[in-house]
Amino acid sequence: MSNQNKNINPNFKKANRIKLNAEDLTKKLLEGNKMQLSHALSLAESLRSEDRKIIAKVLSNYKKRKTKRIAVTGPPGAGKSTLIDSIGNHLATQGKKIAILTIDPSSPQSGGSILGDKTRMEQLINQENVYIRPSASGTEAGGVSAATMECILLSEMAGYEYVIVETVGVGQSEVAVSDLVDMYMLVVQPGSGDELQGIKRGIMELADLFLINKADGDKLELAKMSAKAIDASKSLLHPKAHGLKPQTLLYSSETLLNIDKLTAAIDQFFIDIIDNQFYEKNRNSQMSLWLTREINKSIIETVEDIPQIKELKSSLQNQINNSEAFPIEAGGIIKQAIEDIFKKSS
Ligand SMILES: Nc1nc2c(ncn2[C@@H]2O[C@H](COP(=O)(O)OP(=O)(O)O)[C@@H](O)[C@H]2O)c(=O)[nH]1
Ligand SMILES: [Mg+2]
Repeated sequence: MSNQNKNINPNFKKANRIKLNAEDLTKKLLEGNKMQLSHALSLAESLRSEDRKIIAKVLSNYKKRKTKRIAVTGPPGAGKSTLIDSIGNHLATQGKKIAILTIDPSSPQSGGSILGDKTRMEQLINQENVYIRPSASGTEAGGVSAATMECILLSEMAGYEYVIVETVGVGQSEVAVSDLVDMYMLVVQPGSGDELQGIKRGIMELADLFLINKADGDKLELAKMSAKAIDASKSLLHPKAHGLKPQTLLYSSETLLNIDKLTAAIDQFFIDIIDNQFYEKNRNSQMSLWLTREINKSIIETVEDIPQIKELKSSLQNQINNSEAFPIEAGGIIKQAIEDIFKKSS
């Protein structure tokens, strides 16, 4: 392949503009049609209510399966995309089907780092068993949104048994993604103790697996020291809800050091959490979190649309601007107004 087009996916087909109805889209998804999966993910990320309705219908055909949802998080440049490329390739050659969703809050439109990620995933782009969605960025803070969960479910409907979610090293998205996955992998570069201390404890506590990446060449020794430093700090972390101790592994996407150990650790983790029922419980609580969020969103939208509430809000805003009232009182006033509206209508 010439240099010029080596980053261009030869299998890329121009997006099909014909809109399918929910039934046909479901059928295509269940057949594993990649183009229609892309279409479905775009609908899931759309804010238009007709698109949301189609996705809701499609998702009503979702059947529970023991899929593996894995977050790959860590600071920018830690080697997450390269790692996903190598491990994805390894799994795909074993016949596994892998979907990769990248959450990139920094550049939903520009495509700058998306191109970067695509070039890091050169091996994967041409794999039949692999589907890559470069930017599953949402509209909510940190780029992780309810839409990301929908994207995971849609990918699974299309037959992907591993769904890997890569986040960009932004604190918020790294935390939010933990509500979407079964396994949380934290990727760090070899570094001094001080650098590792820079990783927030909250993020450390989410990790099911610590991966010291780039353990190759002259970084190998430093990587070993980093692993020791991480192991030492583990004793300070709260025990995990699933009761398993997070492992630390050295890894290199260049030499493929420990690739078998890594895939074995992933498989074992899933065996263990399915066995001790954490898998099922965790997914149920993620669903109930999603339910609560959706309900809250609807309540807010509905209430904000009531004309009296709109008026009251702008009058409160004026009072606050003139220091005649303070936001602390506003909640109670709005609550009272909502209750009055309900009383009148009942
Ligand atoms: N030596 C070495 N370099 C790596 C390895 N993995 C990634 N890199 C390099 O680290 C840089 C950042 O990688 P990337 O995957 O884009 O990191 P991300 O921002 O975490 O997704 C790139 O220049 C990679 O070539 C590795 O295992 N060993
Ligand atoms: Mg990346």
